[in-house]
Amino acid sequence: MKKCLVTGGAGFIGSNLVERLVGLSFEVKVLDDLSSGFLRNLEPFRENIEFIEGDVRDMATLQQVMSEVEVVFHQAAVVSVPQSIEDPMETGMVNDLGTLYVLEAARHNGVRRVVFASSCAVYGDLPQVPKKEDMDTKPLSPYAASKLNGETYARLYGDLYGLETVCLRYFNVYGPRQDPSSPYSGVISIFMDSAARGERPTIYGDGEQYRDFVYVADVVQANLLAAQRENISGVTINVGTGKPVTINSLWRNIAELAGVQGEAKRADFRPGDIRQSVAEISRARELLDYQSYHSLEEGLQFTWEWYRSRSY
Ligand code: UD2
Repeated sequence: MKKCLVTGGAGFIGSNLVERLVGLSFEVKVLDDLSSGFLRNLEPFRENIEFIEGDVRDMATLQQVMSEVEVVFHQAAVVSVPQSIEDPMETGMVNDLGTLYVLEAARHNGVRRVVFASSCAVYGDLPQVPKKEDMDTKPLSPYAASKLNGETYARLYGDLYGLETVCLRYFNVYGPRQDPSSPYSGVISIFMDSAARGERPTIYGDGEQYRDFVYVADVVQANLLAAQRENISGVTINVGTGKPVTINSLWRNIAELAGVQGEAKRADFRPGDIRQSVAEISRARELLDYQSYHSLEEGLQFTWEWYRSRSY
């Protein structure tokens, strides 16, 4: 892989991926419309990338940026579940249609492989845990539906046109550059932001619901492996840690790290909240040699250092 394109490369996960690719001396192009990403996320390595401000549904721009690109990491999306419920059309246009545009442009430009950022949201609230890739899916939001549709299109482009595609189902990703500014932001970014201000966050429900929190560097690693391993085209792979963490214990960890005293505030369960989510990651191990190298303690430590030092 020499030249690659990261769509959504100015976002949280995208910019971490771009930083790593630059560090490995790949030629990196970034396409982002800055609707939820920030140029500041790219600032430290801005000189080493080609940044194109644009929409993934603009075929002329896509044609231009994909020339000579070998691998596309498609991270661009509307990423909020509640936002997708409020505005399903926008999510459909950006996520469903945008993915189709990216695949179509990739097919016409001789791209070898597209790695698609999917989500554990596709599993919905089906009670079986851990979540395995061959389990039933049950999207509960336009966002989840869009990710499942993206997977379907990715597989089809492999079957019909020979474009290699790999879909990664991210679990709850956290780490530096995750934007805490909306109430729908990831819980770790919200808790870190509260802790940095010396405030107590709110836990919804009894706090015993659990998630599989995966550090962003491990998600980046999974992307690199998914781009380079042979004979995995058409496959869908969970990217998590396999370890459940309750929201109560998460706050205890962060409060201790930050030296914040006191219990979190309490509020009712969030409507539609999933009770249990944890990944089965044996497929990632087998096909990608993937491991989640960062323990929660280590990941939280790195993340805390970033939140503590940020000036905006
Ligand atoms: C995550 C993803 C979502 C989708 C979904 C799939 C994020 C931000 N969202 O939603 O895109 O893939 O998984 O199932 O990664 N909580 C609190 N206090 C807060 C915020 C959250 O108690 O201030 C709780 C919340 O009620 C939930 C848990 O923390 O039980 C995780 O919430 P989240 O919004 O970080 O992520 P989740 O799993 O709902």
